[in-house]
Amino acid sequence: MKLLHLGDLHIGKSVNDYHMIEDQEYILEQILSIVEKREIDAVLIAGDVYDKTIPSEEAVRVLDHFLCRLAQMQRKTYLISGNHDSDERLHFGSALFEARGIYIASKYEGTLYRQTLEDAYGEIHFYLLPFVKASQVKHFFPEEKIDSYEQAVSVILRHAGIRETERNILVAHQFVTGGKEEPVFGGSENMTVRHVGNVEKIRADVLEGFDYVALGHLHAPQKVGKETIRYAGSPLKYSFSEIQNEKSVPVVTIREKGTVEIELVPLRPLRDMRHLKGRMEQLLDPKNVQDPEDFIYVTLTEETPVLDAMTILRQYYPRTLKLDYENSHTQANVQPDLAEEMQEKSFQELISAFYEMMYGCAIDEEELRVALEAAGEAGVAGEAG
Ligand SMILES: [Mn+2]
Repeated sequence: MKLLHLGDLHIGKSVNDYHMIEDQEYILEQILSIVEKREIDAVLIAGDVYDKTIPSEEAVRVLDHFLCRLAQMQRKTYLISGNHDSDERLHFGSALFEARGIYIASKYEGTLYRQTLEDAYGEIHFYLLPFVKASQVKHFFPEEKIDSYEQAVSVILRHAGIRETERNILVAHQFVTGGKEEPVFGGSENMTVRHVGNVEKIRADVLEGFDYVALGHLHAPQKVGKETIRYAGSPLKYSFSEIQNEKSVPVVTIREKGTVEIELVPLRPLRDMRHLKGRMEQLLDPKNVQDPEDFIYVTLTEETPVLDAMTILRQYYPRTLKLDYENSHTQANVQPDLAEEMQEKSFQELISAFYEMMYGCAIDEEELRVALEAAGEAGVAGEAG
């Protein structure tokens, strides 16, 4: 049996106010053609289907089209909710969709959702675990100790009646860590994901018994501890910190119990996301301007700011979304502990330090006089000093 693993679609997402919907439609079409060409039997979607709990109309239209196409192609779809999804809204129609091979688990209600398929090697069980917090699981098992997400997930699995001698697949949306290895963040996960506490972390050992675990939550593709427990990663770069992050989809071939093969099939976006660094004239030299439709982050190296830089850049790269500078001023820029500095220093000391930080040299007498005068008028500093 061949599975295709997806996660963190975030349909409807914008990056720096730019709507990604066209790029998302494009990548989902590409995924459909991979499903067709590689003769995939089932598609696993490991949560964060939508970007928002109330998705936009166009986001709903895009998911609707994707699921309909999979049903038309007679492939099974297993879908769970992530922390970005609304349990109730994603649940809509799920009982009807089952008749067409689309299985959705968006709410944990005391039993782990299971659906079974059959192939030449026998039965294969798909367990769908929607995103759960310890507090959501606790009241189903009053006799168990559940204070962490790890305890919650192990209790759920222990009560799921999993037959370890058969083939079992788990789809989940949680923060799973693999012992010594540090997780790799894509950068577009929200802050609560990246600053996760120990209560939310689940050791990969807990998921040991499965033949394959299809995870969602982290946006950089990666295995966790072992090859068969992995994050597919988001199908597109959703943040400038993901520029180096090559996106792919795992295609998982499962034969008899214990035989699992994984191939990462690369995804080619409609528009890539790139970082350009240099002087304006170098960047805009016709021989350097390539793929102007891409999403661009520009770092200019001029010592003084270029007037209307964004407007100029957008004439060449209309999707320039971010601009900053790297020069002697920014390199000398050390981040002081402002609160502490403010308390201990006079206005004169503060403005002198600020000037030095911005321009890399000491403020002169005349400039200091003007600054103090302005501060006095603004009521920021009563007396000079
Ligand atoms: Mn996500």
